[in-house]
Amino acid sequence: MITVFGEGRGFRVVWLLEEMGLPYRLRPVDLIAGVEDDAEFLSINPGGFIPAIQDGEVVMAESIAIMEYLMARYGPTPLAPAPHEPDFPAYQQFLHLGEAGLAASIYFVVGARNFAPETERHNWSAGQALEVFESRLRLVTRQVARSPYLAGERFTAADISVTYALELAQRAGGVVLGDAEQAYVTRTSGRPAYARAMDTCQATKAWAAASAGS
Ligand SMILES: N[C@@H](CCC(=O)N[C@@H](CS)C(=O)NCC(=O)O)C(=O)O
Repeated sequence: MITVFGEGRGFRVVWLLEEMGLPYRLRPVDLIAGVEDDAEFLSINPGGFIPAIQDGEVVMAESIAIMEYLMARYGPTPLAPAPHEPDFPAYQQFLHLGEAGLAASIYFVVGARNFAPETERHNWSAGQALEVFESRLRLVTRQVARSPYLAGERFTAADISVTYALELAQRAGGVVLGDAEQAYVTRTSGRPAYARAMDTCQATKAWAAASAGS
């Protein structure tokens, strides 16, 4: 049984597991309350950040690396184009751009907007992070004008990676998506596996509902 520690970017992992039909359990991690006393979680990830997984002897952090591990270990799966397929380069690029370009930068904008003291909310670093997010988003904008999914005609793990980042930006980063990006997110988040992942990730579900109503 695969254990997923924490929601947040762990939603990507849960969504992937649902797409692949693999059994798992979600072990909540409460970052707001603090993980200092969560010895079990800290033994899995001494860095204290989420997500992490335990799969037998395997322990891992980093959501994109975890997704790559799961697809390699339990695939093959259409969620991961093979290197010889024409869609592979775009798949690789957007799989990583979803975290390294988009989520990693908007995460600090979200922190500044929602958790920083009033005087720090629009500080220089938050502005720079938003500019980085917006510049990387241009690659997504161009791609969704060309094809329904980021790697072409079929849904892949790159779409899980990027959809998570776009929804984070929209819900908590003050980002307004363009029509084509919004249509893309509606398409990817309309998948049955996304709905099942939401049902597993109750904190994410509550947060999404609250942000939709605000
Ligand atoms: N690149 C990492 C980012 C992990 C990350 O920053 N997670 C956030 C929540 S989604 C977190 O745990 N923040 C608290 C911390 O970094 O201490 C990934 O994709 O898993």
